[in-house]
Amino acid sequence: MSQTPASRPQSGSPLLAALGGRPISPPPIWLMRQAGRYLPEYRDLRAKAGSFLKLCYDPDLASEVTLQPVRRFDFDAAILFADILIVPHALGQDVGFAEGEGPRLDAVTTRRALDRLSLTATEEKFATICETVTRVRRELSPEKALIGFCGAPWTVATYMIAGRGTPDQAPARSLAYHEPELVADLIDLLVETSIRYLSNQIEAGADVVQLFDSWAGSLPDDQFAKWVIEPTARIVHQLQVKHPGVPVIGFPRGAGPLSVRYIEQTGIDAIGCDTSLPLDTMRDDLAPRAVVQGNLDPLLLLAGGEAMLRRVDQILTHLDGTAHIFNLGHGIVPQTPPEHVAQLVDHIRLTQR
Ligand code: 1CP
Repeated sequence: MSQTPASRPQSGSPLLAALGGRPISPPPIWLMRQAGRYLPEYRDLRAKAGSFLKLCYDPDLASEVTLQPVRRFDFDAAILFADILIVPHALGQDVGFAEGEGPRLDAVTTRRALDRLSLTATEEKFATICETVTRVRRELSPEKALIGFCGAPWTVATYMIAGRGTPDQAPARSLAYHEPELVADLIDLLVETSIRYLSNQIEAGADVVQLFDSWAGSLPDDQFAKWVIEPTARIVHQLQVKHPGVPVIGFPRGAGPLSVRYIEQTGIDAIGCDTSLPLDTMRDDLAPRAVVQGNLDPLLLLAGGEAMLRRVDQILTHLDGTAHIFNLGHGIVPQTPPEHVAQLVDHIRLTQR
């Protein structure tokens, strides 16, 4: 990368302190999908950009969208505004986001389609995304961390193979049984691409990176070992070699009882916990092995009020004394009133002093 590394917060960042294993009170807070359609200021810029991909590839607009929720709610971290499907797009796959319909891709289910994808093709697009990272790091105050991210190989592969989001990832699971070598080659390409992309983001100024494995829970344990743990371990190991000290958060949504194995066998620094993981499991089984992040139900954030605050208190009480990062168990839903987010942040900061 030709860009000079942006200034890094050496100290004073609650998120980085927690990721270093220190219990912080109140815990640092950021929310998955904290930028997005629930914010009117996002909808304005989204309309200005014309399309979702144009927004992701415009460093002016994307950096502004990244910063919007941090300004409005004073979160402890910004997360790069982009999407997990930037990787297939940069590799040369056709990717589009139809309004109200979610992503549509030209499905990769044959050797020929796989051979058309190329790591060298990614350079320019990754450089554009990293320009957003550099601009955001320059604008953010030092105590705010900047999170870079990509999708984990299995989750990205499920979209590349199906050509769209599906409820159970049947197309990818089936192909993995019928043509394991083809899927292994696709996963290998995604491992290599993810290492390059995340390294670029770190060099451009990301302080932490997160791997979103939203469909990790769709696999039985032997397939989970093969398509989730093994590729993730390779990415984590390479990042540790290239960028020692930069924490990696994994979010293996739906991993349930496989979460302990996921931590131990990937070497991840922190684990994002989905809504269904019991707080006892997070405290007793996961927190001794990694920093825990999560796991308020996004639908409680949508509901707001007393019900939300009661559950927030349960989470804080259960995880008191552990290195915990407050977050949701999955992304904010677009109908969420922004006032509920403000109420959540105020409550955590006021009750935990
Ligand atoms: O029209 C719009 O404005 C597009 C809506 C949108 C947004 C705001 C999409 C399409 N992606 C995003 C941003 C996004 N996606 C971020 C930005 C940073 C932030 O958190 O604020 C991040 C980290 C993601 C990650 C992402 N994209 C995931 C992993 C997390 C998760 O939600 O499970 C996944 C699975 C995607 C794919 C995707 N992109 C967009 C949609 C609607 C989807 C889901 C498609 C589906 O499964 O049906």
